[in-house]
Amino acid sequence: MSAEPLEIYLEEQDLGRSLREDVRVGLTADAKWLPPKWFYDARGSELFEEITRLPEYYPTRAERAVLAERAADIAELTGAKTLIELGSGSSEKTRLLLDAFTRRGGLGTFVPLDVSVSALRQSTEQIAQDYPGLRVRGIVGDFTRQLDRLPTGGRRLVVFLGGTIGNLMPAERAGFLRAMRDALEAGDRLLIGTDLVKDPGVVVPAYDDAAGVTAEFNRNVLRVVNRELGADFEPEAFTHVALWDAEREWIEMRLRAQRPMRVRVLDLDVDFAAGEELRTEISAKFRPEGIAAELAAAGFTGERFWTDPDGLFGVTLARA
Ligand code: AVJ
Repeated sequence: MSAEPLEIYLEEQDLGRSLREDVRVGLTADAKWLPPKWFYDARGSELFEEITRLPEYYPTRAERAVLAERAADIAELTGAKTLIELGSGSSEKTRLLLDAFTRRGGLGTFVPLDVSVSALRQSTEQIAQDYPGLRVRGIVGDFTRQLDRLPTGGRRLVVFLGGTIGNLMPAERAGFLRAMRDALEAGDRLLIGTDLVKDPGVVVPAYDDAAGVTAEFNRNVLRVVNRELGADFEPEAFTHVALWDAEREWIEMRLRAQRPMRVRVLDLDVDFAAGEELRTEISAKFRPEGIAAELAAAGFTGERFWTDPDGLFGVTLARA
């Protein structure tokens, strides 16, 4: 069976408008920043897939280990009819869940939602082929905005994997969890992956790999802004920086200007001093008690918390 046509809730115009807005706000701020969602054009999505295979980047493997171990439990505990995946990307790990639901029976529809049309097109076609009888409805959208557009009815399981929730700022994260809870009905479930606090000697290399793939991924946001908004960033004139913020327990990725530069973008002249940094991503790391508290504050009841054997990554099942 082939996937249904992608449902596009993010039209090119919306994407363009929100990129322009983000660029205007972020590049005129005192401490310059850009949101991480703009990494993921076709090349950025490929680079991210490459990151997940790097020896230093442990989160994907650790989360996969948890899902491989617990997929049958998740299918049984949730008894979901509809599986919704936010920020689905390639949906590679989600197949472990789809396999478990296929063995159990009862799952009718898979709804992956992602900002990347290219990633979604590939994954929906592949999954529809590999899981005959499963209805596959891909949604192009921004998971921080389109929660009210999720399919309703039937028991739903929303999965948000990869630790992507850690890319939201704490206030955004609280708002997102609250909106998620409001979009769900009592008995629906949320399955959420969170990278755990650990030795910075392990975390930092995961965001600053020896092969330089993460550096390319980081600079890709400048290529996206150049192409989409006709800006004239010189990506090669920025150095990739990954630093551990011990107080806030997050990794921060930045791009450091190697020399003074003036960049023309929209109607702005954006000046960088030599050494000035542009923040492109935070990736928060969590403690089990923190995750439980944030979910409770949003109105969820924690049901299970699992980690991989090395305790690197956590997966929480919570009930609305
Ligand atoms: C999108 C959350 C899976 O924060 O680890 C990988 C993105 N950034 N390397 C993360 C990312 C740099 C990633 N996730």
